[in-house]
Formats: sequence, C-alpha cells, structure tokens
Amino acid sequence: MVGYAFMGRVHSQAWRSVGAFFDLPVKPSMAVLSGRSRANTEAAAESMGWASVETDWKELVKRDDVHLVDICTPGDSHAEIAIAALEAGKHVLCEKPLANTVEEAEAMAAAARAAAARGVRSMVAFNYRRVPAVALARQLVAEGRLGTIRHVRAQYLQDWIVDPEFPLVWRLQKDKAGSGALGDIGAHIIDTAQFILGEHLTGVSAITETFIKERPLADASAGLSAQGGAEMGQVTVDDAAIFTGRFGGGAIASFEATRFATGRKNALRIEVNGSLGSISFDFESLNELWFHDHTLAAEEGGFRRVLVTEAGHPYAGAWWPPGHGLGYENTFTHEVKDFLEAISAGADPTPSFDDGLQVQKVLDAVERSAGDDSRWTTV
Ligand code: SOE
Repeated sequence: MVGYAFMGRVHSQAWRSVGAFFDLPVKPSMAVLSGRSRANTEAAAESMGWASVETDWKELVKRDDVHLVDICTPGDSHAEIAIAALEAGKHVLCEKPLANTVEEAEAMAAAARAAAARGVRSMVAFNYRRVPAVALARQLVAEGRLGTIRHVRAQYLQDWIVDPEFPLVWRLQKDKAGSGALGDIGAHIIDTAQFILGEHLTGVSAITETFIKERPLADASAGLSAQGGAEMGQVTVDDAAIFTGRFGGGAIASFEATRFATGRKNALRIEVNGSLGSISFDFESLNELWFHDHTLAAEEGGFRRVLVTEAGHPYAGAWWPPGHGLGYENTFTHEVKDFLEAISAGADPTPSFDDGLQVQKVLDAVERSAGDDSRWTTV
C-alpha cells in the first residue's frame, strides 16, 4: 500500500479483516507500506498491520513479494504510481477519483487495458457501490422493478470546511486534488448513480462556487482534522458543485456536492424514480433502502423501509445476524473481497479504470460547463 492517512487506514482495515469474513480464493498478506517519512510510516505500519516499510514507492513497486499495489495517495500521484505498478505486472487498486485530469485518466485506462491482456487487473475504489443497500438498489433496477427510469436525484453533503479558519489541506488545492467537492465527493454520486442505473451520463449543465477564497496554510501532511497557522493561502478548488444531467436511457438528473451543508456529515443520498416504483437511500442510515412499489394499489403504496441486513442481501450474509448492521469500513472490505475474487477468476473487476475514466469525463464536463455560464456540455 502507498499512503497511510484516512484512506490508508480504512483500506488497511479491509485487508486485515477480509479473510476473517469471506471465504477467499487467495489469502492477502500485508507485505509493505510506503510513505515519505520513515518514522511516521513505521508507526503506521506497526498500528495497521503491515510487515515492512519503504520510503520510496518505486522500491515497493519493484519488490518480488508485492503482487498487488493499493494506492491511497492524493490524486496528483495516482497516474505515475498506477502506470509503473501495472507495467511491473502488479494488480492495482486505486483510490478515487482515478486521476486529476482526463489526460491522466486516459493514460491510466490505456495502461490497465494493456496489463489486462497480460492477466494483470485493476480497479478504482468507488467504495459506495459496495454498500449492501446500494447493491440492492442496482439489483432492483436491473430486474425492472422500477420500470423506465425518469428521475435521479443525487446529493453528497458534508460540512467539514464551513469554518473559514479550517486550513488549506491538500483536498483544497487543485494541483493535488484536481478539483474540490466535485472530484472528492461529486465523483462518488456520479459513480453511484451510473452504477445503480447501469447507464452513463451523456451531458451536464453546472454551477460551482468557492465560498471561502483564502485559508490558513496547513502543514503538508495535514488531514481532515488539521490545524492552520497565521499565513494565508489561496483556495484553488470548488467548495460546492451543482449540476443537472441526462442519462443515456432518457432519465434526467440533478446532482449536488458540497462541504458547506451544515449539520450533514456524510449524507450521500440518492433517489431514483421509475414508472413502476422508486428507491431512496441515505448513507447516514446506510443499512436502509426505501422502496416504493408503484404496482401496488394506491391505498397500499408508499415508501417502505427495507432493512438490508438479511443473509440474502448483497454482502450482508458474511457478517452479523439480521438487524445488527454494517458501517463505513465494511464497504472497503467488500471492495477488496471482490477485487481478490476477480483476480483469482481471471476476470475484469469493476469499477474498472475505464469506468474511472468515464467519471473523470463527467467531472471535466461539469467544470467546463460551470466555466462557460452553465452551457449544456456533452460528456
Ligand atoms: C472527504 O471528503 C472524504 O473522506 C472523501 O475523500 C471520501 O471519498 C468520502 O468517502 C468521505 O469523505
């Protein structure tokens, strides 16, 4: 694994726990963690269960005992690390968004296609696909239970940078993160919506806003709970993005991604309305999917809560008895389980780097539209 901050910790938890809950065709062993500071990387490796450390990811990629590289760094290093690892014959799991630009994502997707021809697999870490309720929503749509899809309403609402004193962490710098709320959390709702529908967005019209233009500088490694100093720096990404879009199958959609929705912590919400029914999901109640069956008599209709914790629900049977529920970290365990199974089966895992590239094209279209008075922009 490369990187050991928030994403590194949650991925490590997944690698540690996956074999205890799923009957896997291969057993992962956590060989090496890479980070720039030896002392900090050693401390992280010790607490998260990695057997050794490297201070240069290029050394990690060369090692014979490494068969899979998990990239948990900011977006500006994804392309270089992923392409080097794929060329060295290592399977690659890469955090989202796939890259900071469409050009980088294109190079990564090309490297992934070439590697797949040699049996080397890659996957982008859109973990919310692996929430059991989200996977169930996709099943219901695929089975036709919602009929023709007409509307998608997707939001990803957080509030962790409302305070103007919150420092200029890497997620607020375009050269490191690519974009702001758009790429960080907007990418998740784009992927989740496309996953549930099994269709792509074809065009968008967008607005973006940066409410706080300057913030105190933070130290380079600062994470989500960082402190700032007296010196100020420029915020170079969006704080919020709102866009409308059209899906290939005819549905029309609205998307909202913001870190300024006071009181909302990790509210990834999606509602889909079809001719035969609707589903509604909110990550802040992740064990629930709300389903309205429009084929019932009007007197019996209405949204019903499905508690997605039954053994027959996606992923749920591997865990606890019905009603005991899962959390954020379990979605990453499902992700690495699916990745290991695909590698062993010689199958292409999803979401692939091509799927990541497609999301990158939507992000790019949103930015182009927002920079051009919300003009309708083809993906
Ligand atoms: C921060 O906004 C963040 O950690 C994202 O980077 C993650 O992708 C999301 O799952 C939770 O919020």
